[in-house]
Amino acid sequence: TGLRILDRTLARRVMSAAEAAEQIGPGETVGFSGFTGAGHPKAVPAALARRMRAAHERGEEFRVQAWTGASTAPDLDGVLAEAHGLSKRLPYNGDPLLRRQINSGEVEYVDVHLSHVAQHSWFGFYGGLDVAVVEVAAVLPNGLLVPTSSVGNNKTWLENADRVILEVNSWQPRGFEGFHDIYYGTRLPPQRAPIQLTTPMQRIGDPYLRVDPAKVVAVVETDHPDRNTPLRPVDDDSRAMADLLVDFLRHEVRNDRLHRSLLPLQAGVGNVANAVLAGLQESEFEHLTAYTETIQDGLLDLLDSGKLIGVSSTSFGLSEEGARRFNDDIHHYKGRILLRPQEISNHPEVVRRLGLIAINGMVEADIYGNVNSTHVAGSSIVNGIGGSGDFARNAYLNFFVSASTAKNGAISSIVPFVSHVDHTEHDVQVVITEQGLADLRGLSPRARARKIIDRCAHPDYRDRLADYFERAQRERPDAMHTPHLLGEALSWHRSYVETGHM
Ligand code: 0RQ
Repeated sequence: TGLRILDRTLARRVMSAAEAAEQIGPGETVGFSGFTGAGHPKAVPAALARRMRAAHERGEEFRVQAWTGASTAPDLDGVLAEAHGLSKRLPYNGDPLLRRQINSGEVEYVDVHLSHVAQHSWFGFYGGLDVAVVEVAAVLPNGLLVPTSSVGNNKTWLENADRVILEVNSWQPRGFEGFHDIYYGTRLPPQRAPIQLTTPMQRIGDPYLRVDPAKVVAVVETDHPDRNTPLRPVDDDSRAMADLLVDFLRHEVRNDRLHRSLLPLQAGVGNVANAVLAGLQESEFEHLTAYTETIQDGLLDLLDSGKLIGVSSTSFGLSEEGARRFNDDIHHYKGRILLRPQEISNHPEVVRRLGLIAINGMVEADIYGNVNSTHVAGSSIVNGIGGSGDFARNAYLNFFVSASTAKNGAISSIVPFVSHVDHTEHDVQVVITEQGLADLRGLSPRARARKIIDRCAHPDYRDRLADYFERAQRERPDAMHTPHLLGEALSWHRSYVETGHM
């Protein structure tokens, strides 16, 4: 307590996780910290799950609505799902058990653009927030809070919740102080003013989170690591897509549409994004910046090599090795990493002004360039839209990347018509598979179709796509803008559901 909880009032509220969990009741709405497995509370959710199971054994209902920053970890979403303790969840989930409960209809899921969550909470669109459970690295003598490895929606949860539970995690480096930029200038319309952020590493806020001490009902001490997901080694497909993307950036520099230091990069999570970052490591580009929502190992590598001069984000998403590298040498990164609330890291106004290069994964794209990032065969959710919509629509340049097939070739990632739309044909600029790259900028729908089929489709599916496109053009000569065979457009997905193969 001495080292991390320096405020006398809050030090008196220290209690066990079990006692703190007594402060959360059935049917309540809880705003948890946490984004991509970083900075989530580590102890209170498990204690809450035990309370829920005990209630269920007595035959009583005990479920809560859970709001977060983005995905969390087994010790938050995992334990609450195991206890059948969630009635509703927003805005992004990566937990496998919770995903099954969402897809089986047990849990309601609201999949929202990550930049929208804080303002929607302020607008009152989701109803009230009963409790905030937020991880911090320290409580300063004046009650200010040092955030940890993610900021997410913490500012908003601390402001809007009736009661607050703090977890002070001594696994998180005390040296996190000074890594955060918490913007307190947001207002509700019509009082809104421009966000005066014009370069990625600019500070526009405070290093600390604020909380009204009168609302803090519990402070819990923990010493527990973040999720720290292992990284998969870069596979051949990912390397091929990364090479295509880096080559394309070169092409843009040659054509004077980009400078040699490019523009601020945003890379989604996963294998391909990491391969792209590795590809940039070997490239001639330098003095790079990133304005993104998650800091993966690849971005640390770029910082270490000096290719990247700074990263603005809202969270980390590191492997265990990456977390050790960062934690052991945290002072080395000070001033070169800034963590912001997700409403600022993903803010459309800022993304548009800075002119980002946005690189995100997808489930499938159709021949006209609509992209599905979230659903398998139209109905089962994978994770959620995350920040991909915030970034892609407002970026200077956006890329959507995926292998051309999934499930060992049983599925084509290029289809006649996407089974769910997250990014419309109006938003999508460049589609990349291991087969090739389709630059869709300025093309009409039919020109896009020719290019996507030709460049991106897997050879096993290319002829069938071309055949669909040809027949669609013959079918209705008066409907040639975006030709479709309406009875057949989703037949590939129907075939996958019925036979296991497209
Ligand atoms: O499932 O593991 O069960 O085999 O989808 O696919 O190929 O491992 O690719 O990890 O990059 O994820 C779109 C889901 C891609 C991700 C998505 C199956 C495939 C596998 C994962 P299995 P891969 P990735 C910033 C940006 C939305 C959020 C976002 C995502 C699983 O990128 O969640 O962009 N994006 N955020 O087998 C059926 C297809 C499929 C398919 C792949 N066509 N049909 N299944 N799969 N293609 C980050 C944040 O916002 C936090």
